[in-house]
Amino acid sequence: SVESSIPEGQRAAWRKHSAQGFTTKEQFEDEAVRHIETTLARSLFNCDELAAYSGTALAFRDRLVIEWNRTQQRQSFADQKRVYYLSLEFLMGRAMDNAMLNVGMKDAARAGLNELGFNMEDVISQEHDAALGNGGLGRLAACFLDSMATMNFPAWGYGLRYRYGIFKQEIVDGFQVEVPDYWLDFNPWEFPRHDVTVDIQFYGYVSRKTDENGKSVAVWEGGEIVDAVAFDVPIPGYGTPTTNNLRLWSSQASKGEFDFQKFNSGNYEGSVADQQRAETISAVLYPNENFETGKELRLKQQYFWCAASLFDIVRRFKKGKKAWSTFPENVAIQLNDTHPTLAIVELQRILVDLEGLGWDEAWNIVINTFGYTNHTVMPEALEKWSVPLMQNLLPRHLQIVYEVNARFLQMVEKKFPKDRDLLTRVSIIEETQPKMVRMAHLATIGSHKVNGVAELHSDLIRTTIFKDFVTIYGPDKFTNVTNGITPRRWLHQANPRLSELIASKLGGYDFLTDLTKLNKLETFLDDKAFKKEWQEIKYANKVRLAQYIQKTTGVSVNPKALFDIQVKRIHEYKRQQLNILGVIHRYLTIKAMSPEERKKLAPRVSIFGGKAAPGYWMAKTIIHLVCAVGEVVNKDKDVGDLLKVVYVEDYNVSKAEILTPASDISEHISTAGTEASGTSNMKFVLNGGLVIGTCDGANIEITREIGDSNIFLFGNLAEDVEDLRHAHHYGSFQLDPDLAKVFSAIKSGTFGDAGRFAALCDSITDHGDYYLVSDDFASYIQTHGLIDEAFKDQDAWLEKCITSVSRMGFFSSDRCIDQYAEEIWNAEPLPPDGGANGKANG
Ligand code: B1H
Ligand code: IMP
Repeated sequence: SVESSIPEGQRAAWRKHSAQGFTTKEQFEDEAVRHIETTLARSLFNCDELAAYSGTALAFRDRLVIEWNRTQQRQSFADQKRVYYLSLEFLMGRAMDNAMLNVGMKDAARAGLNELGFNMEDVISQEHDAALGNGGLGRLAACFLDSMATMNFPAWGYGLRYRYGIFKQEIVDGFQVEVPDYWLDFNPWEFPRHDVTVDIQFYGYVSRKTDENGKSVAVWEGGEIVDAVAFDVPIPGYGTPTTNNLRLWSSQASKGEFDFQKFNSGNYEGSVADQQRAETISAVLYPNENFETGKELRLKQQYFWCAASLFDIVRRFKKGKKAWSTFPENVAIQLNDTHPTLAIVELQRILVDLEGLGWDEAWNIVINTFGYTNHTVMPEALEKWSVPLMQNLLPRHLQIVYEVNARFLQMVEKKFPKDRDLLTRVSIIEETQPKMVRMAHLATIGSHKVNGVAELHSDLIRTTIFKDFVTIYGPDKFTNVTNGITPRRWLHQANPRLSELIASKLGGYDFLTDLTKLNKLETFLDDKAFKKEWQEIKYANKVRLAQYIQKTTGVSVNPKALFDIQVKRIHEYKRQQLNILGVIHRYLTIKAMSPEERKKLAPRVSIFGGKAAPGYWMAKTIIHLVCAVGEVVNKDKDVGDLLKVVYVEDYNVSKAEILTPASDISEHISTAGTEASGTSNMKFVLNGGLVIGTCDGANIEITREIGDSNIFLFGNLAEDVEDLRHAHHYGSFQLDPDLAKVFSAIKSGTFGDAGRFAALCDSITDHGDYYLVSDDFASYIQTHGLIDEAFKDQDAWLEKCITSVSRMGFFSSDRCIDQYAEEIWNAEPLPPDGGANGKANG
């Protein structure tokens, strides 16, 4: 049972005074104005939009906190398994609109704000995105938190509270410039918990001591201590009072450690420097996606976060005073990629070194607690840590890794005697110079389930990077959970009019919590008024984007044109270069046309957006090429409205909420076998856009669900990629003739100094075309031709869009969470008791 500090006799008074939160427009205005006047010390004479946002946010925050407290209480009293989602990235975006929709008071607040002289949309846009992530992996974690709360799972997220999230991207003279994203100036959505502080140890040495029972135990001593301070973020569910917790750790110089000796001996700067060094750990998010750099600070971040989280989880478990053997019945921990793999080692250390369990008993608990999700097969993204680095920073953990490996290899040797190659291949330690710890192997060995994030990807990991592990463990340890997205943010919030239209046809908003209900939309395919409104909504969304583009880039685009959007991290494997080379081909084609021919062409707007990792030079070159092409094409009088090329600066979650509902076509064109899943493909289709894509990641399952006549697939298949690459090097590489023309245009200086693009062109023409741009070029161009044709028949196009939306039910992240809960966590929801208000009666 849980201890409560208030004696029974006084609890009635607490209940009487317990905060309730507003429930009417009038009360909302009371609360918002009270916060503006007293919490913020502003008045009607200096209340700007930011202050209006702050007051509104604080009023809603009060409502959330009340439910949050109740939920946490309820979950503590319930004797039920909890789920912990460990992720180095949570790409949450803005919180207030989400909170308003979940609490269900947005209309009242809108009316209230109007009376006070403010417009809801302008107020919402004052909020700074919480951008603690790079892209898909971080946004997936955010969608999962939303689903787990909505489905009433007792579930917490654990992450790092970076002071600087992903950098802000500026495009200056056609080049990316990175600006720090300091986002914590005013963040009403986090609660510092200075009482929840954990000491985290680094460096030092290990000795062995004999305990009171005469047993030899490892003792990790010396080194330095850094404090982890908890910051909690409430995660409201939709249509339920359940409000879960996201706990983010912030690093701080240890209170005990702040060097008073240095301080008192006059070395004031020295002691402040130590303090700053401690704060560095959670200072900045590493801005790489699908790329590992192996920096010591990153390993420090990982251990800091894993150790703090595990301490917290174990502390919570110990309050229940249950036998250690029941730990996996009470705790499920999901590892979002290998970044939190040290949590496996840390739990083994806690159980063996600190709690005195035997090795095997402890290891059994560890395995049954953890599940590991793999998100990539790209070799440069697979995490490896150098043994000397780990030896220095985490000496005891390295010992444990070696012990785990020795026992694992013994088991393999027994099962497959004399297969030395096998042992070398599966060992956690890679015998290179220096030796490396392979985190994916450690994560696989230390978990009871390993999953990929789309069917093709899960098949690929079973047959490539984890092939040997399938042989050793059998196939059941490996499974698939295809990614999904939350329909609350990505339909209801991003596209309120479409959500409302759908609700009017389906008789309510039930589809937002059971997305398969969308399939009834197909019965309205003959409903003219419905289709007309659908089309009007898409047009309005495109007008909104056109206005945004005009305002931010100065380029005016025709909202009647076909909007062709590719927004995601810039990466060679995602092939934005294929897209822009295709755009150049289109430009050259238009230039060669007669005025009569031009009249038959459907106008296009090619929209790009996304950040390049600051050190990824080739990705930055791709951005520059897009901008350079835009400079030329957008001014060309021969082209006019037929083609516009724009780069949307600083793509992030709140911009995705504007872009996603405004596409006619979006591009998901990775080299087959490289994109594990993709999730923006799902978002675009759910908002009534069509897709041009390769047979890769979740595109394949989207095709299966919506039908192959509703998607534009092109390009080589994953199974042929290796042969093609081989042929590039050992056969005769034939550059696609149309692509050759594109390169000559670039080389002749059509888009400015050709030297700037030489390496990009050469990577395709001379250096093996690793990403198969030339191999897929003809089929890509041809497929865009089919799109031009299809777009001319607006009725048929619309029918494809509506049919697709109606078949997207599978891609709700609620379905993912169901699958994880069933197949990996063995966890159950905890619905609020008494239904409506879910007030706990502790
Ligand atoms: C994905 C990453 C990733 N896969 C390393 N891997 C990182 C790897 O900071 N790092 O070191 C950061 C991110 N991200 C993405 O995960 C996949 O590329 C997408 O295909 C997938 O949809 C997404 C979610 O599963
Ligand atoms: P995908 O990589 O195209 O599947 O998209 C991943 C998702 O992450 C997008 O739909 C956005 O919601 C979100 N996101 C936000 N900012 C970024 C970014 O800078 N790069 C990629 N994805 C982002």
